[in-house]
Amino acid sequence: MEQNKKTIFSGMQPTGAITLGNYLGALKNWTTLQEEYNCLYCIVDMHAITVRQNPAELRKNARNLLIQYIAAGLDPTKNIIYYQSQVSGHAELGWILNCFTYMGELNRMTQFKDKSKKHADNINAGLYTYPALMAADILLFNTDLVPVGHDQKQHLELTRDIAMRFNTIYGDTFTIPDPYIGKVGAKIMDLQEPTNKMSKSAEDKNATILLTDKPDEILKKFKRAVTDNFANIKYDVENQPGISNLISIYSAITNKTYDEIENEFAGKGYGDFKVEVAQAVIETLKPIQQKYDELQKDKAYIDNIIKENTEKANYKAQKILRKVQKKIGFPPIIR
Ligand code: AQP
Repeated sequence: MEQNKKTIFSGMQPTGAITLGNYLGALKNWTTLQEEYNCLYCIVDMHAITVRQNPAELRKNARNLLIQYIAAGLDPTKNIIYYQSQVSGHAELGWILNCFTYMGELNRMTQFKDKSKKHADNINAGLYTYPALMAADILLFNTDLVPVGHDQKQHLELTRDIAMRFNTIYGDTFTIPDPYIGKVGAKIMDLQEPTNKMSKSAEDKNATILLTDKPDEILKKFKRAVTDNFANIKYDVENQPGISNLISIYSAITNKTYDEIENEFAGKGYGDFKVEVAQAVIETLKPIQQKYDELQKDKAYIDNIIKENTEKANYKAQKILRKVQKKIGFPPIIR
């Protein structure tokens, strides 16, 4: 990693197999950043357990996600790719930052409100203090830039507030992170309920395209995608959310504008358009799936990547953590 490059941090939760939404909204854009920035891409399994997880599934999802990062084009020698739970600095700084985060701030977080509704039987303290841990994830590496979707903007704002608060009390310690304003990833919606975003934890299997879906599954899911009775291929989220979602998927993949797509398919039926979108997705995912299958077979290679990247992340994390511990008055470690 080079000194003069800015640092980017981002992550995904291993809460399920990743979707086309995760790919087009985040992962695809990450692959364009690796030359220009020092990037850390975390598999945030500690965040994942704020919602109850099956242990075997969580373990499997985390490894698969790491392999998918690489299959999608993240070079593990240029980016630091690792599991959050294996870098204890996240938990240690997370606790410290909990003590610098006000309940009034956490009460305002919309994700907490949303997830509390969704998981009413398990409104745990971790779900509530999730933003303090997320602040630790980011501040642990002197991150300059964080690529965030719209849903995470509030958390990043809070991270900035916490960092500034800490710096005001103890002197310059944390880099204040900015949102990464780059090519905005498309927000991909659920194929069955197109007013909701496509989510890896969705129960309805027809609602999501997984990165690992076979061509026939992809075609079937697109054919079943909910549309409308207008018989008009037009980008109009308000009145035609289903067809607009298909247009935005097609646009994200082909780089064609909405206008170009509307013209290309003027007068054509939804059935034809769905097949076109499915074919475009199948072609895009094909090389990623091939690489993914190859990597899955190479256990030693993947294990080695995990080992080396975890060491790198731990080394960086410890440097900042020690600085913070010293500032707040924790005793020095005697060696
Ligand atoms: N539908 C989406 N369209 C575009 N981008 C999306 N992202 C997620 N869904 C879409 C982006 O993917 C990254 C990973 O997010 P995450 O794993 O931290 O959790 P999430 O945003 O909550 O994603 P999911 O798939 O909806 O997970 P669950 O179902 O567990 O809540 C983020 O950059 C996000 O913006």
